[in-house]
Amino acid sequence: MAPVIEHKPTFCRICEPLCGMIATVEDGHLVALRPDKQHPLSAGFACQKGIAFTEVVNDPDRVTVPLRRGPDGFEPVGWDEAMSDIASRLGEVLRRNGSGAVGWYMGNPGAFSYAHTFAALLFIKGLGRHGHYFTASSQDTNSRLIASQLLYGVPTSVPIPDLTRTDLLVMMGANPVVSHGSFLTAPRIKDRMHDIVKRGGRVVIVDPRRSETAMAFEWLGVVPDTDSLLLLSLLQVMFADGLVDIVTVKRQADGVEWLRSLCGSFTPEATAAQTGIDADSVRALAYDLVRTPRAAVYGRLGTCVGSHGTLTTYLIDAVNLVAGNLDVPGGSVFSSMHTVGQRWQNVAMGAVMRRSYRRKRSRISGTPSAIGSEPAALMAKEITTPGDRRIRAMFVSAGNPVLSVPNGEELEAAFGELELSVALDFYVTETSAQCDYILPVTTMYERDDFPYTFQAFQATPFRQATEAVVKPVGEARGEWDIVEDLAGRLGRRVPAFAVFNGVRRLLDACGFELTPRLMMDVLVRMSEGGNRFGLRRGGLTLRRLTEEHPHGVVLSPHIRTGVLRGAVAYLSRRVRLEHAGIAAEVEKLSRRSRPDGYPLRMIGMREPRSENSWMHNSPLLMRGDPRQHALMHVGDAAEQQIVDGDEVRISSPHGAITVPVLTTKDLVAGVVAVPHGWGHKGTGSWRLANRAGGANVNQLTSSDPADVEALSGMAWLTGVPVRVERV
Ligand SMILES: Nc1nc2c(c(=O)[nH]1)N[C@H]1C(S)=C(S)[C@@H](COP(=O)(O)OP(=O)(O)OC[C@H]3O[C@@H](n4cnc5c(=O)[nH]c(N)nc54)[C@H](O)[C@@H]3O)O[C@H]1N2
Ligand SMILES: Nc1nc2c(c(=O)[nH]1)N[C@H]1C(S)=C(S)[C@@H](COP(=O)(O)OP(=O)(O)OC[C@H]3O[C@@H](n4cnc5c(=O)[nH]c(N)nc54)[C@H](O)[C@@H]3O)O[C@H]1N2
Ligand code: SF4
Ligand SMILES: [Mo]
Repeated sequence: MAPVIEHKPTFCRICEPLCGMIATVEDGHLVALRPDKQHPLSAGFACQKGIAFTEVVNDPDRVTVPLRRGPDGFEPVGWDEAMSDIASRLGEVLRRNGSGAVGWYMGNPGAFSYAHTFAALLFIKGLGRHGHYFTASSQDTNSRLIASQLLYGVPTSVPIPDLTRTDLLVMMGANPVVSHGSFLTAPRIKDRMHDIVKRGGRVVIVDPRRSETAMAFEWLGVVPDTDSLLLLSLLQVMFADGLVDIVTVKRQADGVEWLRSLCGSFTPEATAAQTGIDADSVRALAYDLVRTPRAAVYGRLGTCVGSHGTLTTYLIDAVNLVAGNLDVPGGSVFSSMHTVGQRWQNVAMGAVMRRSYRRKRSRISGTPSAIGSEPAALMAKEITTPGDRRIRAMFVSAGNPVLSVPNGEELEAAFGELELSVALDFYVTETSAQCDYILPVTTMYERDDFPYTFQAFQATPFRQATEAVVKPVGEARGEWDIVEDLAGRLGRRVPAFAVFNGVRRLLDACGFELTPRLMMDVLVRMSEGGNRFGLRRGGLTLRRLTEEHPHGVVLSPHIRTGVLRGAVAYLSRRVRLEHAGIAAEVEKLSRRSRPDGYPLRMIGMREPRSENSWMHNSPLLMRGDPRQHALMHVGDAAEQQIVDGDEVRISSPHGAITVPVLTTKDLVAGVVAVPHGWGHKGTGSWRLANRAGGANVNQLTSSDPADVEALSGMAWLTGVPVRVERV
C-alpha cells in the first residue's frame, strides 16, 4: 500500500521567534520539517536547529519508556509501576518532612509548552506553601522580571523595542543574529533590523564581543558587567544637559528627582575608565537617544546575567523613559494580549507578586522570591544543607541544571543525597543520569500548543496555535498527564490535589475536561481578536486558530502605544522609580573590586548549531565534528605565547576547565568568551554529544550565596574574573 503522506502546518518551539514549519508526516511518523512559506512573519525562514528537529524526535538515543535506576544502570519499567513507586516515596517524604522537602526545577523548554508550565505550577504550588520551585529563569530572565516588578508593579509588564517602527535601536547584551531574539518574538529578526538601516535608521550593538550581530551593524565595545555605569552616564548627560522633557516624564513616573540625584555623580568622564567607552561617545549616544523621535534601548541576556542584572535592566527602562521613548511608536513599548480586564488582572497579580517578594525568602541566601521561584544557583545547597525545608525529593523537567547552573559538580554530587529524584526528559542527560527515574516526555511535535509565554513579547501582534502533528513516540507522555497522574495518586495525602481531583471529576461528569487547554481557549477568546464567547462574531477561539488559521494570523501591523497606565499595576498608574534596593545596588557599584590573580573577564557565547545543552546529538547539527572553543583577544594571547588551537586552562576563584582556544581581534581586550551547554562527559545517553564532549563553563561560575544577585536571585554568568594559562 502506498504510504499516507501529510504536510501539516505547525511551528517551531526551540527558541523565541516560533518560526512557522511544515511537518511532513508519513504513515504517522515525522520524516521532515521545512520552513513554512505561508507563515505571515517567518515567511519561509527556519534555522538549522529547527530543520534538524526531526532528528531529535526520531533520535535512536531518545528515552521512550520510563527508566528506573537499578544496580546496573537504568532499566525499563512500566508507567504504572514507576508512578506508583514515585507517589509512595514522595508521599513518605511529605508525611515526614512536609512540602518544604520537595523541589521542582523547570528548564527552558518548559516555557514553550503551556501545559508543561501549568503542570509544574500545579504540582509545586499544590503540594503546599513550602515547596521549592526553581526555573531556568534565574540564569536568564528573573532580573528583567524583577526590574519590571519594581518599575511597573508587576513582573509581566516587560517593554520591548518597537522593532518595525524604530529608527535607532541600541541593543545591549544580545546577539539575535545567532540567538534569533529573546524577550522579543520577531521571526526573521535580522531582516527586521536591516529594515531599520534601510529606512535611514541605525542599529548600535553594545557588546564586549564584536558578535555576529555587531558585525552586521555598528559596534560599541564595552567592558563586561559595566553596562549599569554606561546607563547611569547616559542618564546623567540627559539630566545635566537639560535634554529631558521633565513635565512629560513626571506625568509618566514618580521619583524622577530621585533618579536625577542617583545618577548625578556618574559623568561619562567618571565611568569611561571602567566601561571602556569614551565620554564623547556616551554623550553622543545620549543626545541621539533623545533627539531621534523613534529610538529604543533593549537589553537581554548579557545585561541580565551580570552581577547587577536587575539594576542594569531597571536603568535601560529608565533611559527609555527619560529620553521620552517609553510607550511611544518606535520606542520601547508594551506588547500585550489585550485581554478583557487586563488592567485589573495586572493589579491583582502585581499585589500577589510584590507580597511574596516582600515575605518569601530563600532558605540559604534570604533572596526574595522572584515570581514565586528561588535561585537555581543555590539548588545544591538547598539539597545538602541540614535543617527545616531541606530538599529530599527533587523533580527536574526540561532542564539540565548540571550544565546550566553555577557549579555543576556540586549539584551532581547533591543529587546523590536525595531520597527521591525524578527527571521528565527525553534524553539521559548529565542531570537526568543522576535521577532515580527518567519519565519519557513528548517533544513539541507530539503535543498541541499555544505559545502563551511569548504573546506579550511579539514585535508584531500575532496568534498561532497547533495540534500535535504526530502521536507520542514510544510510551512518551506529556508533562501535564504525568502531574495529573501523580495528583490522582497523592489525592488522599495532599489537600490541594484532593480538591483538584474532585473538581476534575465534577467537570468530567458535565462533559468538560479540566485541562490547561480549556484555559488557553478562554484566554484566546477574551483577548484581542477573540470571539468573547460569541459576543464578537468571527472572532478567534483556540479551535478556530488551528482549523482556520493554521499558518497563524497577524492581529494588527503594529503594537498599540499609549498603554502605559494599563501596564502599570500600581494604583498611581505611574512608573515607580524610587527603590531602596536600586540605591543599594548603585552603592555597591562603587565598592566593586576584582580578586587578585584573575585579570581577565569571562563572557558567554551562543552558537548557531547549539541550543543550550541539548542539541548536540543531531547529526545534521554536528556535521563536521564541531568542538567547543574559547575565544581570546590576540593581544592577551600573545602575552602568554598562546596560539590558535592551544589547550588552555581557564580558572576562576570557583573552579577550572580546560578548552581549546581561538584568538581574535573581535573582543574587547581582557575578555574571554566561552560557550555554555558543553561538558558531555559520558554520563548521558547521547552518543554524538558525548563524543563532542567539551567543558562545563559553569565550573567557573559561582554558587556562593554572596554571588547571587541580591534583588532577583540571578546567577552571575558574565564578567566572571578568570585567568588563562597554556597547558
Ligand atoms: N543558536 C542558539 N540560539 C539560542 C540559544 C542557544 O543556545 N543557541 N539559547 C536561547 C536562549 S535560552 C536564550 S535566553 C536566548 C538568549 O539570546 P540573547 O539575549 O541574544 O543572548 P546571547 O546570544 O547569549 O547574547 C548575549 C550577548 O551579550 C554579550 N555580553 C556578555 N556580557 C555582556 C555584558 O556584560 N554587557 C553587554 N552589553 N553584553 C554582554 C555577549 O557577548 C553576547 O553577544 O537565545 C536563545 N537562542
Ligand atoms: N554560563 C552560562 N550558563 C547558562 C547560560 C549562559 O549564557 N551562560 N544561559 C542560561 C540560559 S539563558 C538558560 S535558558 C539555561 C538553560 O538551562 P536548562 O533549561 O537547565 O538546560 P537546557 O540545556 O536548556 O536543557 C533542556 C532540557 O530539556 C529537555 N527537553 C527539551 N524539550 C523538552 C520538553 O518539551 N519537555 C521536557 N520535559 N524536556 C524537554 C532537553 O532534553 C534538555 O535535557 O541555561 C543557562 N545557563
Ligand atoms: S530560529 Fe528558533 S524557532 Fe526559528 S527555526 Fe530556528 S530554532 Fe526554531
Ligand atoms: Mo535562556
